[in-house]
Amino acid sequence: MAVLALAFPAGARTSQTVTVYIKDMAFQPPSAELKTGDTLVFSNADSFRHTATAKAEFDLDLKPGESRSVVLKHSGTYEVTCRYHPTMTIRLPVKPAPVTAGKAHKKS
Ligand SMILES: [Cu+2]
Repeated sequence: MAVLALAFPAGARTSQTVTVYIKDMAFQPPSAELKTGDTLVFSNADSFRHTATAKAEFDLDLKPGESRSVVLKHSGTYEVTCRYHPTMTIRLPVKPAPVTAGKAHKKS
């Protein structure tokens, strides 16, 4: 299947990398709004092993000091928890990324 490399229109938003730190037995809120296509990094800044687990989306096992990332494929609210410490939870809303390609022949 051929994938066309389309030029992005000026002002198109590009995907970003957003980090959620795990510290003091809690997920710290991310510093930026999340949208599909973004890379979400979980960084364990705690001295315990944790997971960042969102049902059907990802399950990252993080030793102390370790970071792992996922690319957000679906919009919606991700309920993230730690499998070792079920009281650790964070809700992460993920918005759909603006459509920038796919209407390549649209005249404006
Ligand atoms: Cu934990």
